[in-house]
Amino acid sequence: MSIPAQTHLAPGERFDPTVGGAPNLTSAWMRHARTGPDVPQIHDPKQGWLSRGELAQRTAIRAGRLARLGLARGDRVLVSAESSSELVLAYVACLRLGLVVVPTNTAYGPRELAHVLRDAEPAAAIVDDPARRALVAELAPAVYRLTPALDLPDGPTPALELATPDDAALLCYTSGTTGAPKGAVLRHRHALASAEALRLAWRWSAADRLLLALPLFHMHGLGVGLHGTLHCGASAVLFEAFRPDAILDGIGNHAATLFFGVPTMYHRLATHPEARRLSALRLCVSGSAPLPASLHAELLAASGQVVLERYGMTETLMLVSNPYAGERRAGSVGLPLPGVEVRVAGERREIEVRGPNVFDGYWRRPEANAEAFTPDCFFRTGDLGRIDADGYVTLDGRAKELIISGGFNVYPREVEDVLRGHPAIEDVAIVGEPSPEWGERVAAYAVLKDGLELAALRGWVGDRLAPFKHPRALYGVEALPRNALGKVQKHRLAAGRVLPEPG
Ligand code: MLC
Ligand code: AMP
Repeated sequence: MSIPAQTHLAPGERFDPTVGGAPNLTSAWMRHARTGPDVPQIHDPKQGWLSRGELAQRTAIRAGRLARLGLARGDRVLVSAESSSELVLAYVACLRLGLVVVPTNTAYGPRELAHVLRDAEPAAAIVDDPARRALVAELAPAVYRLTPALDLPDGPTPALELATPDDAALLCYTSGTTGAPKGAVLRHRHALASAEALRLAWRWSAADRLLLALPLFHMHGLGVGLHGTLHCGASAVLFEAFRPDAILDGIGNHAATLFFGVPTMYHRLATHPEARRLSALRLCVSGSAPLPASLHAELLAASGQVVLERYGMTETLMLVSNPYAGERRAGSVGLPLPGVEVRVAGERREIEVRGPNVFDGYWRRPEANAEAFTPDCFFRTGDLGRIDADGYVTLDGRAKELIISGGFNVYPREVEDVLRGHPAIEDVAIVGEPSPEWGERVAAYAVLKDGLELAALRGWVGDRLAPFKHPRALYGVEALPRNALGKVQKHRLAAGRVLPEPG
């Protein structure tokens, strides 16, 4: 079943995925600097407010510095830094020059970073932490290493807004459904179409002010929060970390209207004694992981906010959203966004999607691309779900082996591969176990040769894996349950033990 997506539009609105033929993201963003150069746009605690005009001017200077270094359209630039105005300026400068940004989680250790450097072959890396810049130097000596301030000599202002709609804007590493992390290529036209759909669906306007505590190295913070802000000529207050107090204070201090978060953030906000202050916001959006219906109800009771849940992916940007004006249904991710086709396919009921925001392939991975798309060009999401008679989409689970902890993705196979190197571990399986705070947490079921405590295991894992991928529980078992083909039956690993075969 395929549902037409008109329900999100206000009367008289029409969705144009090309945004009036904008060639690229930054040409759409820079329009606002011309119409209102003094309007505040980006805030961080160190620099205060940057206006639209300052953003335009400073990103032009920074693009000149990057061009002087020899970077040119199509070159990849790895970007890995905590949120700051400097980071935003560096990011926008890269895009204005037609560079392809490779956003990279700041928690990644040497192994994870080495993979991205090897695969993306960036010409430069913008990294805030000096120790991680040194690591880049060790792993990829030919890559220019820069701080987010792009502290380089100025060059002549180069030609700007160089990208075509088909040029890549982002190369985002994700494991997709299986295997080693692959770079999803997001072109300017994909990101433009998604931002325009959200502008219309969420009634996002220049008057809005977003409290943005999501990291800027994943799609939620970057492709939804930052892009949407710049696309609408709106403003955003950046937070380096998520602290409920700072968010609740920020609502009044900055006259904010919007907050976007992952369910873990809402869990912490719902239990805060001052949660009712959320009621001053025009809209609260949740995504990146399931928002339990119970948490939706708790938030309503504590704050009066009917949180709007939406569904998206790195490869597709935003796909489905509860309506701004209609019923926001707890436990459902809502209706397909403008331009997006959603269908449920096969016995497994996998969600398949097509639309102007959906990417068209992974970086240098023809085999993965052949598997990722159907013959009629729908992308196989690896999520399982259903569509109700009135068009609401509900996600029921995943076909892909993926744990989502606090909105970060953890691929069991990657963790298993590392843990198998531990001298006391004979065999191991990683599963996600339910957690009220994190949604899921990483649990290891291991056949042990010797005694092993969780703390000792985590100490040994160290920087072989980013901390959010570390096991949070370790259960010793005599043997892992396997089927006749030798595949581990993960559904039988629960509550710290091996469950009997069903039936
Ligand atoms: C932090 N820790 C986590 C974790 N985040 N552990 C598991 N899962 C996580 N997500 C660990 C730290 O390493 C530390 O471990 C301990 O938790 C305490 O840290 P904290 O200070 O409490 O954590 P905090 O910094 O508050 O982080 C929690 C969080 C963060 C929810 C703010 O995880 C976060 O920003 N999540 C958002 C992720 C995101 O942006 N996802 C979007 C993906 S895009 P220890 O034990 O070492 O002390 C996508 C597409 C879409 O999915 O649809 O949006
Ligand atoms: P990522 O690969 O980090 O972009 O994560 C994308 C995955 O996050 C999707 O395939 C879903 O499994 C999950 N996801 C995103 N939003 C939601 C949501 N609202 N409810 C359930 N799962 C979600």
